Amino acid sequence: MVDFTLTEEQQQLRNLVHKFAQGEISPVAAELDREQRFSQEIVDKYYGIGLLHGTVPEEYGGGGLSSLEECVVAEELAAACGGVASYLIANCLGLTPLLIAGSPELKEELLAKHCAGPNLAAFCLTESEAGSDVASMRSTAKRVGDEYVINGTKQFITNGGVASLYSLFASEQPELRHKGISCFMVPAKTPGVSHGKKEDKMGQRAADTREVVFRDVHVPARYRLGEGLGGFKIAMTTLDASRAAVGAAAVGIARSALEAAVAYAKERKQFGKPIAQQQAIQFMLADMAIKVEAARLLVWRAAWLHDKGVRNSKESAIAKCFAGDTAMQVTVDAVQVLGGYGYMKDYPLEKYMRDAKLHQIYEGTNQIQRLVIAGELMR
Ligand code: COS
Repeated sequence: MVDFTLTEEQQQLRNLVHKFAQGEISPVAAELDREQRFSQEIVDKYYGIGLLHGTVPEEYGGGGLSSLEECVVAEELAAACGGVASYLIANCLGLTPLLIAGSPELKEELLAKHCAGPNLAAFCLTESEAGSDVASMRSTAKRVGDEYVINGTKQFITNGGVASLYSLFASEQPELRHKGISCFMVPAKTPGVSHGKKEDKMGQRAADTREVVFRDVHVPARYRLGEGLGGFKIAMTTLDASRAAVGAAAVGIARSALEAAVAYAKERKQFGKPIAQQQAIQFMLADMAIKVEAARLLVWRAAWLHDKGVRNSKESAIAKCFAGDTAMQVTVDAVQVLGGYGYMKDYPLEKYMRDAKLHQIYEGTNQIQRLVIAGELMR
């Protein structure tokens, strides 16, 4: 059966996050963007309403949200601020490898502790020479006795400087390319872990994005994830799981841009009437609405498949790609509807546009999504 209606509890969840996002995030979004400031206060408050560790099962102290519910939440957060949404969502992204491939003992040891407070995790996959091409990573892990020694530098890591726990990918056998990669959980306090300067970004500036350096970092062998499941597959499975939520955040940005454009078009008078009565503007607004609705449906379907336990590589790539492109196109058009005002920092439109751009780049560029989709079509 197909049902496009959220359950009563899901509607309550959406209302809760909407209220939180509009009350706690929206009022400071422009300031955080201007000052490129990460707000731990928002993390604390978000933890306070029980949603920070949203997709972690309740038995480990998480919110027990389904993938679809995570999308509902992500859209509301990003409708208030793309950067804040990004760092709140990145926590569950960082924890997903542990959820997928951690032993019950390791989950008990690391997850329960992490979820007992307003802690953030980070997903450390990308390197300077290994962005789209994950298999060419240079970080290494060497087994020494009952430990692994990890060396490498990860780049553009969301929550890089504020996370207390990293999921880290490093190669045990670089000559085996993707087959040599393993995934480790690394507490940020482990000696040898450090981070570079905060990146000065075009958009999503509230998010703390940095290089994270691992120099002779010793972790117990039990912190390596996945008996029999290689790190590359853990990374790909994690991305399959997370791309719907990232797409949902793109929908949130696009929705806010559309709402602002509609409100402005109804107020702004030119040639003796509101510009909303001009067909040229109406067509733009209608096209924006078509894309937002379509993107949300794709996102929800990808998440729904994941919740059913069905592999959704193609659908999550389609959703992430379409929603990211939608966010870009809709925010550019929303700036156009506002004309000169859209270009000014007095209005949030230019921020939406800057925040949207990253949705075509991170979590796999939209070119990579197309490769994934094509690969699945040929499979
Ligand atoms: N789930 C499970 N297994 C998967 C998978 C998935 N979604 N995608 C690929 N695999 C498996 C393949 O089946 C193959 O398995 P075998 O070794 O058993 O044959 C293996 O993984 C290698 O797959 P493939 O040959 O497709 O790997 P490539 O090196 O060509 O890379 C892409 C594939 C480009 C899709 C991958 O590197 C990728 O997603 N890159 C983007 C990374 C990204 O999103 N970075 C953002 C960082 S996080 S913000």
